[in-house]
Amino acid sequence: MGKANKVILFNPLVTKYKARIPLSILQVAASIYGNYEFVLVDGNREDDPWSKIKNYLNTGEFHYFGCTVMPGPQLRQAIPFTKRIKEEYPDITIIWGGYFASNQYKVCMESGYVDYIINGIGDLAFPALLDALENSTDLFKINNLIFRKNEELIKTHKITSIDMDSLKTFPYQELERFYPITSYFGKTHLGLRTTLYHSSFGCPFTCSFCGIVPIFEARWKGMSAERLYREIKYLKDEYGVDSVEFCDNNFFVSEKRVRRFCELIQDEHIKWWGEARIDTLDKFSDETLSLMENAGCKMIFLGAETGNEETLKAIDKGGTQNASQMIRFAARMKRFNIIPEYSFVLGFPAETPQKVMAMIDEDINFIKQVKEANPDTEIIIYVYSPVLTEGSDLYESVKASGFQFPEKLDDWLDQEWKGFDLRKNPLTPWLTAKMINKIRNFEVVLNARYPTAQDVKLSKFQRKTISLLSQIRYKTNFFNFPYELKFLLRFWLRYRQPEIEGATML
Ligand code: B12
Ligand code: SF4
Repeated sequence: MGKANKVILFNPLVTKYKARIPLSILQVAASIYGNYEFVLVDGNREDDPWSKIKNYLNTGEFHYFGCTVMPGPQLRQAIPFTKRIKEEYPDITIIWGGYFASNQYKVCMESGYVDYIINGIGDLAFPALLDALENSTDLFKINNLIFRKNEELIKTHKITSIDMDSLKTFPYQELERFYPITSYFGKTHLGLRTTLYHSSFGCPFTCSFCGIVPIFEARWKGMSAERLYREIKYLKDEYGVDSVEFCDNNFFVSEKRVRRFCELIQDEHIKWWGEARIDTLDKFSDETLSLMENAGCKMIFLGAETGNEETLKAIDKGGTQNASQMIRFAARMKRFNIIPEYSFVLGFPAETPQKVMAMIDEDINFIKQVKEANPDTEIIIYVYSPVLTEGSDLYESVKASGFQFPEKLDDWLDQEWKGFDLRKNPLTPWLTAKMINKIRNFEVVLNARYPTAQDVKLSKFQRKTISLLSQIRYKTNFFNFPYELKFLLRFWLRYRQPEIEGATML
């Protein structure tokens, strides 16, 4: 090659705990594999990723810095590193991709230190952008690109689905050049070597609180069951992977694909987890659910959101999801030895503070009914953090409340915005401290009463003791000041919350 056109692909730090395989930069790397030389830098794996990046840049061989950015912790390296590159190495072209970059593109582009954004799917756009920049050809023809032309912000046509079977397989051997690949396959409640895998893009629904809707606009497309099976089999044969977390937004959209995948994988003794909708899965036949059980499906993450029918409508949950179905489905899952993991979003806006509080109380009672129907149901509680889908009713009420996203990219680093993306500290004007405390305290009592099955390090004794200690509080709805439980959860159980750490890894 000879030219100084190598690419740095950077995955900023997300979590200090077990690092997941950096799928986003690996898939982007696959798209240029063989055409451009690249290095991978994983912020989760480096004590000092800035020095690593700087050393690469100092060689003079690199011309492109590609960075994946999801909201939340990744910003804490993505923003300052990118800024420094722009200041110290102004000739380097900076390209951001990922959910934050796509959803908050204006603030990113206005920062002055991001040159290009890949808007959504990057598999075709990224190589096309590099080719265009190398050959000085037209950028307007490239789909899924955001750039500046004479101070004007240009957003090109966006494709919202792609034939995943046509994509190159991941260059795992390239990742191995930088980090031992098996170190990404951690121990979880699913197995000893669990990996993440992403087998489809998008989702056919348009829930107005969901960050993937503006990007995929209700499209969903998955790789074929046959290709998916081959990919997982490869990971098993090559690296001894025994379990998989399918991190697709909605793995179970097609019953046909799920059935075929189950038939293919069932003799491989792989345990797996994925994300679904309750109404979609409730339509699956008993035969499919038992096929899933036999094929190693252990747990399914399901967006329950709320038991309040009015709110389900207001958030455009769509489909046929309703409160009684959620309870019935939790009970139905008992027959299949698959744990339903219900995720709730509390603290949606309402006309008056009394109504907001009443909705929170209603949801707390609803969660208790779900637990009664199937005590094994795992409960995840988020506090509503707006993702603005223009045109939705929710968008209008959020705007009317006075809520505003940061106006400058740097502001996302402020302490107050830190908890926002973790959906722990939403900064939404309609939620009072009393309401947030109620949600948090209920969560503490609930976690104590029913410790998560995902925390494999908890002993039976620990689970039983904390559950007994919280029994009266749980039964009598007395959630105030649960200091004794907080203390034990934190220092004795060293409890982990899947919603903060993001997934099921230890
Ligand atoms: C895996 C994952 C994680 C991992 C970390 C991943 C990592 N990078 O190390 C973990 C589990 C730690 C995690 C954490 C969080 N996550 Co997360 N995560 C995901 C998940 C499930 C998959 C991402 C992925 O790997 N996809 C596969 C790759 C191939 O797809 P991709 O990232 O979209 O990449 C393509 C394009 O976007 C583009 N692209 C992406 N990056 C780049 C970079 C360049 C240079 C280019 C050119 C192109 C490009 O090209 C790629 C190929 O087409 C997504 C949902 C999803 N299904 O995508 C949520 C998601 C991104 N996470 C989300 C959030 C909010 C979080 C959290 C911040 C909060 C939370 N409560 O979950 C936490 C942080 C917690 C903490 N304490 O750190 C949201 C973002 C929503 C939004 N508003 O934008 C998502 C969309 C989930 C959701 N539906 O709400 N997450
Ligand atoms: S069903 Fe789930 S992934 Fe799909 S739009 Fe709604 S919240 Fe997002």
